[in-house]
Amino acid sequence: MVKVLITGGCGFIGSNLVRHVLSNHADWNVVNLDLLTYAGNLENLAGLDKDYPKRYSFVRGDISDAKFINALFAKEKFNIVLNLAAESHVDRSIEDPGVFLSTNILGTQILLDASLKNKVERFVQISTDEVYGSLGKEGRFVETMNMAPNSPYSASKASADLMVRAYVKTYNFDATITRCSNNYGPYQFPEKLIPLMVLNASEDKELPVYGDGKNVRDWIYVEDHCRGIVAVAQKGKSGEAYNMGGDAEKENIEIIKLILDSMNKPHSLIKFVKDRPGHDFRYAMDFTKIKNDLGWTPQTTFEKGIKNTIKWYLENNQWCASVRSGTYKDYYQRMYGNR
Ligand code: NAD
Ligand code: TDX
Repeated sequence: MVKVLITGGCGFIGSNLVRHVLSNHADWNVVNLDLLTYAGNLENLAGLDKDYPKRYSFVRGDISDAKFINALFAKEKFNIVLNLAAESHVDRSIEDPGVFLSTNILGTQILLDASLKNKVERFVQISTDEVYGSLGKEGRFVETMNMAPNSPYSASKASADLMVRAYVKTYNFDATITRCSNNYGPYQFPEKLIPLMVLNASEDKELPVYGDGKNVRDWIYVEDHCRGIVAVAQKGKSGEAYNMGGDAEKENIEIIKLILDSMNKPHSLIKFVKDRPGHDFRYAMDFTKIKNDLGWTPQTTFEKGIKNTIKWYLENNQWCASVRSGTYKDYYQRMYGNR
């Protein structure tokens, strides 16, 4: 059996990845380590400890707590580490960058160090397209481009990527990096564009569109990203970064109108609000490398994925109500109250 540590397994991508691994890789045992910040929710994994009592366990803890991480690694002897734990929301990083540095940079270095000391065979750092910065109307990001991050979030992710590189070069440690475009699907916290807009529309609340709504993102269904992470863990080459994308570039306004139309809600709910500072104009991924080297391509079309996703949020009222209670309301007021 292969013992895998998934950090951030109670978040959006992490919880989809834990499910994906347990149901598709019978020889992988999973330990999910998560601090349970506002973005981490045990309900995202409800029932898994009963369905997989021998193959799944959860540990609450902080990746930036070196003493705790070293003790966990010494006890568990992981074969593979998939690092998804992070502060992940650009707007929050603009409001308060500090925690992005401690979790995303220092936390990654602490995990790398514990992995090196405890002879972890393969480390996969889950990075993002945002490390490359912003594109104009033409072109796509390729792995050979220099990083040029523009937000405190993306700068913290780029810094973590550099630390991974340093461990490969300096200590001959086996590590790879994935850089994926915007994910969507079930269990995404409704601070991010798609779930926020679906839930606001379902309550006939205004849909806050930053700037003119013409910024472009390349959308990928979360399950496709999960398959790619496993492919990189199994077959990726140490020291390499692999781009993933959905081949589905959309302007934000196009997605928002599509959501409203599919829910039979009027476009008058759209409210153009003050732009995000340093708002990246366009992301688009060239994923030729992972396609040629590891045989990965995205499988879910945007049309199918967005339909499933809207349906999921509308059918999971209980989950939506629970993640939007408490501090979410303060966040919403701070972020959108006077915009
Ligand atoms: P998320 O915010 O939904 O989940 C992050 C998880 O990490 C949460 O469960 C949280 O509790 C946990 N966490 C935060 N700080 C921690 C700490 N100090 N110790 C342990 N756990 C901690 O994020 P997500 O959207 O699922 O993103 C997961 C990863 O994928 C991140 O590294 C992110 O940068 C990357 N990524 C996300 C996207 C996207 O579109 N969402 C795209 C590309 C890459
Ligand atoms: O209320 C909003 N209105 C709006 O117009 C929000 C929340 C977003 N937007 C715009 C900003 C972006 O152009 O929608 C686009 C998508 O925004 P987010 O969902 O915040 O995602 P983004 O900033 O593109 O970053 C995402 O993709 C890369 C994830 O949050 C990151 O974790 C990932 O690394």
